[in-house]
Amino acid sequence: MAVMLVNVAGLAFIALIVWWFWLSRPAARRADAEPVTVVVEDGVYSPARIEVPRGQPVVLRFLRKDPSPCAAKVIFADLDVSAELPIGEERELRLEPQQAGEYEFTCEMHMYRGSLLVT
Ligand SMILES: [Cu+2]
Repeated sequence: MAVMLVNVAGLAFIALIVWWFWLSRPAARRADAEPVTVVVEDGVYSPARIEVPRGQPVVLRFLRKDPSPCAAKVIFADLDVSAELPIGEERELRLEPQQAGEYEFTCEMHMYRGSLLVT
């Protein structure tokens, strides 16, 4: 019985990890007229999904609260944009994505993950 409980707990934990890293889809925040502030803390970007219109300049403000070096950089690999994030200071990132699609942004080790929906 105890063994079975441990297995169930293990499976639940694995399911949680799978959900967290691959399946969770937080609601997208729209950023067009107003810049969105993205807080970098506790392993997540908040908001982690940002929707922006295609072909228009948008400003994202990153505010890093996490002191771990993991959070020190944000990278939009597909858009060829990245920025160093000093702790406790807002850093503005200007983007003007021309093509619709979903662009991932991450820290250097891909622990922090977010996506930019260009519509
Ligand atoms: Cu990292």
